[in-house]
Amino acid sequence: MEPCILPCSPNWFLCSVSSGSESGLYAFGSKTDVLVYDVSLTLGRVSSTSGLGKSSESVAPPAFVGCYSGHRDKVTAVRLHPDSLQWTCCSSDDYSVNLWDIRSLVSMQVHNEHKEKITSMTWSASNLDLILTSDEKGTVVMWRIKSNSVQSFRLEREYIYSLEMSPHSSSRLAIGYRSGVALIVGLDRDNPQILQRLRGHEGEILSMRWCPAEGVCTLRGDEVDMESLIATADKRCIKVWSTSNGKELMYRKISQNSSYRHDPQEPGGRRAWLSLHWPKYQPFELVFSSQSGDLLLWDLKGKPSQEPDRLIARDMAQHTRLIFNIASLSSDGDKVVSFSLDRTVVIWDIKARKGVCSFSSFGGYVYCARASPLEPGCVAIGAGDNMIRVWNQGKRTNPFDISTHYYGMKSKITTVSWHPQREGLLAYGTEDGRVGVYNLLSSKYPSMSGTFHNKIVYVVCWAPPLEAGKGGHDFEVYSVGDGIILQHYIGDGETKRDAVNLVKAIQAVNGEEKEKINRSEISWHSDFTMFAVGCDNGSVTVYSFPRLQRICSVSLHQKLVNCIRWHPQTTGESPHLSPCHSLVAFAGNDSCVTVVDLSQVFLGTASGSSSPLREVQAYRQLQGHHQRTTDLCWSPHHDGRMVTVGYDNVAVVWDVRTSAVLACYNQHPGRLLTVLWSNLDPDLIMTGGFDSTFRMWKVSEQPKEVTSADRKK
Ligand code: M7G
Repeated sequence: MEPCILPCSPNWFLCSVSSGSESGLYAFGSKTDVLVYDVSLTLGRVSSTSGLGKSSESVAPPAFVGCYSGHRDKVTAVRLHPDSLQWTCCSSDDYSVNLWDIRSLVSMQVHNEHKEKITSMTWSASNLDLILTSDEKGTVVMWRIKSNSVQSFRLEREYIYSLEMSPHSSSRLAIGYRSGVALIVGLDRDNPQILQRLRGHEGEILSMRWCPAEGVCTLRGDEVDMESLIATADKRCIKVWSTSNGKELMYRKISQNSSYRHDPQEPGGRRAWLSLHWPKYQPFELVFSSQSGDLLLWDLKGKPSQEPDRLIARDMAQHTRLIFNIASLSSDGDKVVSFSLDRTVVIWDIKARKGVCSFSSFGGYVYCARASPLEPGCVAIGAGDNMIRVWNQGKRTNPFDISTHYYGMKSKITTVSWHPQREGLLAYGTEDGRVGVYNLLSSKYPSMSGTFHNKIVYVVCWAPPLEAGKGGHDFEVYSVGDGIILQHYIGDGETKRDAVNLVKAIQAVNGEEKEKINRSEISWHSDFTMFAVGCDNGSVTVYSFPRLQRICSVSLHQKLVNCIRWHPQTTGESPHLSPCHSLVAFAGNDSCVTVVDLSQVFLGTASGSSSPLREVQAYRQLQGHHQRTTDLCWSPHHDGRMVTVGYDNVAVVWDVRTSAVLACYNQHPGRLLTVLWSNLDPDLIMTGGFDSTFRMWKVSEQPKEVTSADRKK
């Protein structure tokens, strides 16, 4: 696998928030940023000249080019320069329109002419000097870049949804209003003139496309100039008009797809959307999106009753929800990219009628990523957009084989854990205190525990139940939240048994503590003969299982401990027993990371000695993070190698035996919450956090010291 970045999702319910270029660049507004990807390799443009012997089946992931962060508020429209690789223009809810350079990501020109929120943008392909933007009160601003002059006008006092310059003429503009009216406007004079008023839509005009072809054709008996044709869409109906006489030539009603499985919890509610694309290579085939996430082809020369053709993504995630934009990636218009409410982005080859590649984006913090113990290339990711994604990283033909699971998820997924033995069973915990088990192999709703935490569930894990045999499973789910640890009984539909409080069971064996201590972490040894518990006073205690006797304590931290990780028993380097197998690392709100060696404890438990050991001393204390550490992961490939992440936005790779920093990844612009060392490639690590991206990066490509990136935010 190659390094890649799964981005923060494109912004929803905006008609021009993403843009493609003929060279294969794809840019979109995501919260207050604009992200730029290069998909030319994904489309196979370069590999076809270089890789004759190469398997034609492998697909290169879209390459992240950069992120422009020049806006204060949500980005609402993005347009790549129609002709060059250099510039991008974007607008935002901060009322500004920014022209910036893609290579340097630096703003070159700005205007602040709008007094209301900007809704749409169009860059004239026949006069590259001209960029137009519209706003919520009906004002259109024309920006001439070279002279940096602006001219605004308002023809209707009405919210403008869409704005589209004709590709054939720099003096023909279409404006689509919320009322359903579309205006064709002539810009040749000093004052813009309404040339046609296209009436017939009932609701807001969500998408408009001019016919990209020239010449004359016959459509439904009418002989028309193709360059005068425009397609307009509201959420229920698409119409094709001749703008030379304002005549409606054809229309198509959009059927409400009955297979659309509406989740009442779905963000975005029941709002509908529709997006159009008019390909140049085949101007009688209008591409449009359906409510259920299909891309369909309307044969304009066919019979009105003819069913539209459907593009099929095959072997990859396709959309299952509303599609917001279809952006063109080629001069022919045969390659496009679409994004949806379901947060997938799909690249399509319309000519071949198939998907080329699809990838996930995130609509919230990336809280946790864990690899399946049974399928080491399978990674479950829990996120703040109420979804669990499962990424099968072993597939060459599809670098982003990612399935999305959201049925029954009503809250942010803060923690996940794979069943140690049963395929496809994933426990999860949520921000609102729920604990559940998802069977990824079935389409059923998750099974939930009948016992809730009051607040965030920070940890879930599987281990044998406190009372063997009760509940009928070898493994049950444990969870940490509200300072306590619960062991749940989560069955398939059986009567709900209350969860058991592990802390009370521990106290029954070891006596009550004098002061109240909140538990913040639990971590089991891989043979389930012991587990370690972390507390908010910085202490870590190891207990035997099933006797629950305290075997040792570590009091080297002052603040909350939020992750404890046992070194794997075997690694790629030491397939029988790792020389580091008795190391345990832990970290938390103190910025240092502590590693202890429990070999003496292991010897004691093996010989049956029951006298508790005194305090365990540190084997190493690793200083490098400036703020709290939130997660750490041992390398499954090397002995004594570990990666840690924290609120200082960096991931640090350590050789624990020498305390040396081996690498530092500093490209995330936000706090980090999770880290996972790839099981498939010793050089790959994955990280996620507050910036709503999930990144896969190479250890060997990072600086070998702890450095923070030089950035503004
Ligand atoms: P938070 O409770 O959202 O915020 O935790 P706060 O601690 O700043 O008030 C933010 C992150 O800190 C979580 O996503 C965890 O990574 C970590 N964290 C915080 N707490 C209180 C705990 C805890 O009790 N246990 C664990 N394992 N992690 C915690």
